[in-house]
Amino acid sequence: MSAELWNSAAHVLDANWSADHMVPSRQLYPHQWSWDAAFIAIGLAYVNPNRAWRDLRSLFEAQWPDGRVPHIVFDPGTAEADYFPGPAFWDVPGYGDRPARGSTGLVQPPLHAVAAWEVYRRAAAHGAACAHAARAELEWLYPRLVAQQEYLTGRRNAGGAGLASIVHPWESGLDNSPAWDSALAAVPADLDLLDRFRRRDLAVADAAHRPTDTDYARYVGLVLAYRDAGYADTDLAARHDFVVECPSFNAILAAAEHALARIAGVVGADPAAHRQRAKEITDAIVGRLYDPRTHTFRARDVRTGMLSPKRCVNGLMPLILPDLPVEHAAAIMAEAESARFGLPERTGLPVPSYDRTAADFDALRYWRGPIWININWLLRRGMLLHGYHDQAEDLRTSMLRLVHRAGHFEYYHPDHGEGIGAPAFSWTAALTLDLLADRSVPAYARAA
Ligand code: 2M8
Repeated sequence: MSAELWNSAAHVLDANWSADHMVPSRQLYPHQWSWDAAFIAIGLAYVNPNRAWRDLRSLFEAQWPDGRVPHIVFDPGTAEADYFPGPAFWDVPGYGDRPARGSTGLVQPPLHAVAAWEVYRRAAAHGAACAHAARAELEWLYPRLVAQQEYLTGRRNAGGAGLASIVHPWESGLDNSPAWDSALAAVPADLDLLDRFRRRDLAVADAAHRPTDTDYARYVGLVLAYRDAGYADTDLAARHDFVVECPSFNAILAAAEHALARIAGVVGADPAAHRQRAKEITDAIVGRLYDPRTHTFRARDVRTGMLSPKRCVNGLMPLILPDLPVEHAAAIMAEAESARFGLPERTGLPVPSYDRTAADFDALRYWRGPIWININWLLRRGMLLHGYHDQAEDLRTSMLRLVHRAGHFEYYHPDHGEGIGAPAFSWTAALTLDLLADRSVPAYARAA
């Protein structure tokens, strides 16, 4: 299957390239998304490193002066009507030499340092000129990646313990996850907003797969509130209706510091400070987001101090952290191997996005049950890092089998593996390339 799968994945990435960036999928997501660009770069590193760097560059060219990297960079060639919420809805002012309405004001998980390091370390395989160019790209990116981290650990430190808070479910990347249900319940759902602002996702995707109108009204209301406050992060816990510390977002935040330590070593900066920050974030994740009663990591509602009662796949993500204590890594593996998530030896399939045994497990609705390749790809890296090699290899095989059978879909049915959501989805294709090519331990975690 390898050559056929490789070629089909490379073809998806060719077809989804638009001038200076990759779209996640042509129909549903016709702009550039932040954490998609990171996953995509990891795959492009094998087939087109120039595009990997170009995609990361176009994203960071849209970085705000405060360091935030927007979750969507809008393609000026795409009509407002082709994606909701589009540029006019976000109404972001111009900054630097960027025109107004060029991006959103939210963020997504900061996986870009990890991606940049992966593209860099694969560059030499493409020849000396490529390796040379990669070093120059790292030099350009490094201060921008640092500014991104400073924004998240500074202005977004709403809980005061050094973790980044998300102010909207879309910032998690796991948009519709049950992890947000309890915090969202306190957010007003004004259904009239959906008359004023028409959803576009339902025109191009099945309503049974997408968020409900009630949730969507909350999403829209949260953006309007953040926008009307000038996208300011002052006093978030008191002034904003949704302020949450997510274990997955923060695990990626700490993994970014480990990657930055590697990058610092190349560009002549100080790696030690990054390692120290990674350790501090990891300690805060363990201290604040681990529920010793159930042995699971959960999202914390900063406004109430409560941990989410739902067992979601974001709770497995701290496994990507090399400093995670052994007992916490073992607890994550126990959860992943339980009937709730059922690693491949139980189901033959990668892990779903939510607890299979929960009454509200939903096989179709996105992030509330279906299987996603990006999350399983991260989980596999964590397994390799903590010495769970057999499970990592089983997971790798199950992901490749799934994509080979069903195609490069956005997500997959958790019972029989049918492809659902958008077809020809970029991060699935990109990570497929990496899974086909790479069986090694994550580079950011190896001893220097
Ligand atoms: C999904 O999110 C967007 C909003 O950002 C949407 O539903 O319209 C999520 O799966 C997110 O993680 C992803 O980055 C984005 C584009 O693939 O789609």
